[in-house]
Amino acid sequence: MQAAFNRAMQYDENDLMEAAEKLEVWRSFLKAFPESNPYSKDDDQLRRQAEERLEHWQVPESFKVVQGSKPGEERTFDGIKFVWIPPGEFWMGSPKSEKKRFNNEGPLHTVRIAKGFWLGKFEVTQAEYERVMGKNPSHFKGSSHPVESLSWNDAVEFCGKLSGQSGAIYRLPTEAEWEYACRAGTTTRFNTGDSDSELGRAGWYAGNSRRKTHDVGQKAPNAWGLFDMHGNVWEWCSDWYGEDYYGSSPGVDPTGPGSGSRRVIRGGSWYNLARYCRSAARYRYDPRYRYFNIGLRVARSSN
Ligand SMILES: [Ca+2]
Repeated sequence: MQAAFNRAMQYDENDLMEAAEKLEVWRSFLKAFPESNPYSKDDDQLRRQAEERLEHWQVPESFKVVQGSKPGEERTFDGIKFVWIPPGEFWMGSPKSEKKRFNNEGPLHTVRIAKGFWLGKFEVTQAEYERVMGKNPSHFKGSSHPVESLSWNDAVEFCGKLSGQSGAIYRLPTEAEWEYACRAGTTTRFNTGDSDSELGRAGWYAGNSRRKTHDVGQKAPNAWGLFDMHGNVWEWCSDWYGEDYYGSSPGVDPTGPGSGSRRVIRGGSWYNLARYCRSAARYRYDPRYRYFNIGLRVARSSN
């Protein structure tokens, strides 16, 4: 029993294992050495220690690792539709040759997203926001319209409240996760192609919005099933904004500069010209700023 306990301890100290896997290790240990087995006082103590470990790694059902198996796999968690974004590598930013790019999109560099995650299939709607927060700050009212007129602080509060209600981790995507998910394997200006008319197939922007938001999910989804990554409302990301960040950002899971004064928004909106809606376009605002073209999309961590 001591040898098995030591082996389980080694698994427990393995950082590469998820909490749910460690939980499983201790569960099998206790199953292998039930109280009905002949035991010494030492065994009894080991069993008690194992029970403590089990308690330590016991996590709520909804908190457990839920991973997708293929890109774009759809799941509903806590009343919100998500798609699975697989781990992978992509070119972040835009090449100097890209039409109407901004300087803050360079240098073009590779980024690896080490862990898959769930990302909202749609922008958070007013109905979803109201259900969690009990209020709706939006200028353009409509239960299936994206929520807008909320600050980065409000967006983070929404994620926190949703996490608290469910036990899972909901959060804003990082800027890198956002662009990776938006591109879904493409390297063009928009995930539908290069021209502004191809943007029109994917999203609501100044050229087709009639100066208002629209119900989410009306335009073409990208290859991973995400709607309105281009246009409709800008989406807050978790990162501080760094104008020159790409020059020194880490190649794996970048999370933005350690400090700053403005937070990143991505994807452009109903209000913006096509160039602001490109996959690589980056913009930013004070985290207290609210405007009727900024909303959010929520991510759910897979561990
Ligand atoms: Ca959007």
